[in-house]
Amino acid sequence: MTREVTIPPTHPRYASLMNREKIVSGYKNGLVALEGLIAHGRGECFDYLVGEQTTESAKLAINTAAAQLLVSEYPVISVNGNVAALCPESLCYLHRSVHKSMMEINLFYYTKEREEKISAELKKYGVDKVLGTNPKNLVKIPELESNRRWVDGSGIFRADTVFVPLEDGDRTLALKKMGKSIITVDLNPISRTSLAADITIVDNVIRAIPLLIERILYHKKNSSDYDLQQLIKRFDNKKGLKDALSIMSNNNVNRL
Ligand code: PTJ
Repeated sequence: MTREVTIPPTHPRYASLMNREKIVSGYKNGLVALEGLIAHGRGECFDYLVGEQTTESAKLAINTAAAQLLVSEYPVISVNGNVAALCPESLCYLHRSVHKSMMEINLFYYTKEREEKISAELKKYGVDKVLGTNPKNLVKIPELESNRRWVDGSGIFRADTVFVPLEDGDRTLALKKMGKSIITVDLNPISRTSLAADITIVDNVIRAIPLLIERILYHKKNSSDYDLQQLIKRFDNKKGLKDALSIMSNNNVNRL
């Protein structure tokens, strides 16, 4: 049965409802795992609490993430089904704006079919070399049981910085133990990933990535390596998480 969804642009939660449609289409087109719909719903709930806008402390995390990506020797952007459905174009643009970076597909609910569809989706936006898809190149991350333990030997395995939007906590911890710097985007400020990452952007990935690109372009023009290192040194991830939690509760108490 086909169904027409009409969401008027005047609807107060238009953007959120349109994003919901993107994830549903992503599922229908084979990019998103069924479980990805549940993960999205959890994200929607936190987004609602944060006011569906990028907070000042998320902007600070975004600025620091831009600096971290620019100072890295070999940053890798990890792509899963949800981000491939929600923001493929900006994700590919992010990759192009950090010239040493690579993209790698890494799925929690792995199927070959989904991997192929995600790879084709990234190719639509001009990214031809996507890591993580050749079984011969896959190596295991130590001490990890999930499908995510398989990473590309010339990608995440050797990266100094890994950008992992919407990630699961176990792999973040395993990657940290390997000495990598981790940047994540996660609307849940108390997820294990948010707590374990070096830089947590508590924001919707759809809003965060264009802002991240903007900061990267700015720093490429205006900031020295020293400036970028100072930004990273001054950043306090725990403070950002506390700010996000307090905004989520105060915002809503004030609505009553
Ligand atoms: O495509 P796969 O197989 O790799 O699976 C991807 C998902 C996202 C389904 C998988 O990684 C998963 O199950 O993730 P979790 O453990 O549910 O974690 C997802 C986190 O991302 C949760 O903390 C959500 O609140 C958060 N989240 C969901 N949607 C968004 C988000 N954060 C930022 N922006 C969103 N749009």
